[in-house]
Amino acid sequence: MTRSAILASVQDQVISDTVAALGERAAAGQPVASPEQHRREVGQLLGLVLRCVDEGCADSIVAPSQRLAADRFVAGVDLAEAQGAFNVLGEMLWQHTASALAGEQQLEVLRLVSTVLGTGKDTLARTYVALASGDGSAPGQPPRAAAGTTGSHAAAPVQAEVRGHVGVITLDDPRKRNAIGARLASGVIAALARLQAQQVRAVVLRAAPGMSVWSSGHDINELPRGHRDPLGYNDHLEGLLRAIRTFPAPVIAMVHGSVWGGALDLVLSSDLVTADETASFAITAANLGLPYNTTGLLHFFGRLPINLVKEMFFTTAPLNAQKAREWLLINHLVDAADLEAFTFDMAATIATKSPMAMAVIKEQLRVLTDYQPVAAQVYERIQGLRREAYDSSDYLEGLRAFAEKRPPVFRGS
Ligand code: KGA
Repeated sequence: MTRSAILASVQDQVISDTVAALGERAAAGQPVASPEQHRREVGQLLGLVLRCVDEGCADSIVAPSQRLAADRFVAGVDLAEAQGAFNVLGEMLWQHTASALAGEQQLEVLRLVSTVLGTGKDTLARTYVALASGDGSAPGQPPRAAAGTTGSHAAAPVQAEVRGHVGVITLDDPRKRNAIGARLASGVIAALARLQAQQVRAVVLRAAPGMSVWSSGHDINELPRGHRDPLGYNDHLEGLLRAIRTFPAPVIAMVHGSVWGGALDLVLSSDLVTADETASFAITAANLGLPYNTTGLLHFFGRLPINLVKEMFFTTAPLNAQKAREWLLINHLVDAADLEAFTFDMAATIATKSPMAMAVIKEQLRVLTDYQPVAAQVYERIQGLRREAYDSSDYLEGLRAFAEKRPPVFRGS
């Protein structure tokens, strides 16, 4: 069977499961459309994906995604919600087709489906940004509407502004300690797209002034409750990390306060890190029973010696600022009073250098450090091991313990 015939053969099941999963999100309190609306939209979206897979490229999804984004934007739908169906559809397609596909074919289909859905999501984000840019804000001024939102929902968790040639993205959701949920992640991605359009030459990524937590990591309430990869390709945190890593100018993470879990991946995915003595860094996947993904492990492995990566993952203990400097996890440790001036001076210096050279050097380094050939069989084995962990009762216990504000009791099964 051809790859598109295999995808078409599971069409009905994929649509039903995607609609059901979107319904579950409604139960979890996220705003959604009616099931009939979802069924219609998911059907159309899947039709587009099948067409793109048939054609072997993602072009056919671009124009419909632009129209979809324009409709949703005008209707006041949040970008994260508009992108939700793309994420869930990708996971369902994968779940239903993985066993029907052989090794190489499996990788090829995964790559194509991810590219098509990723292009659709990027198009949505770009269209939202373009529409939001028409809000009358002067270039260089903070946008009136929140980056990545329409302004019709609760206070924006992300702000963006331009100072000279330097973009500033501020994570500003103190209530959840800047937990990285879909809304915050899309806000940063939209802000990056906007700053790129304004041709900034460096970006400073920071938490709102006064926060003692830089970010508490992945929004634990938005992690899947078992039987789905918690950090799959389409996860919003993963999309955010890719947006930072492929942004064509240096991104400096300016850290005041504590950094947890996936937020440390975000810091490591930034190009440079400045911090003050309040900074600390912990990777707490093992507190949640969460099997961290291979791409993420490579991000750590690319920055720290393997024994230090292991110490951080195995103990989950926060690394204080001094130790983080000794381990070269941060570029510069400065007094809290000087952190902003120091970081913005550095960004301003970077902004005087050739943006073209900078973009190409950053991209070369990304490609070289990301390059890690793994045989299909080895990759599938790793995925199988991870699946055992996220299908286990320990993972559910980790999530439950967080919700109940108690230490987890792990049984190893
Ligand atoms: N996701 C969702 N909600 C979170 C959150 C998170 N990561 N971190 C904090 N919150 C919520 C918390 O439930 C509480 O909600 C509110 O933010 C304030 O937190 O008010 P509510 O409804 O009860 P809290 O704990 O009262 O604030 P604090 O005393 O100032 O403590 C802050 C920290 C950050 C130390 C504490 O909240 C904490 O330990 N959070 C979890 C940190 C963590 O382990 N993150 C890792 C997430 O996993 C992750 O990123 C991955 C993918 N990973 O590790 O593999």
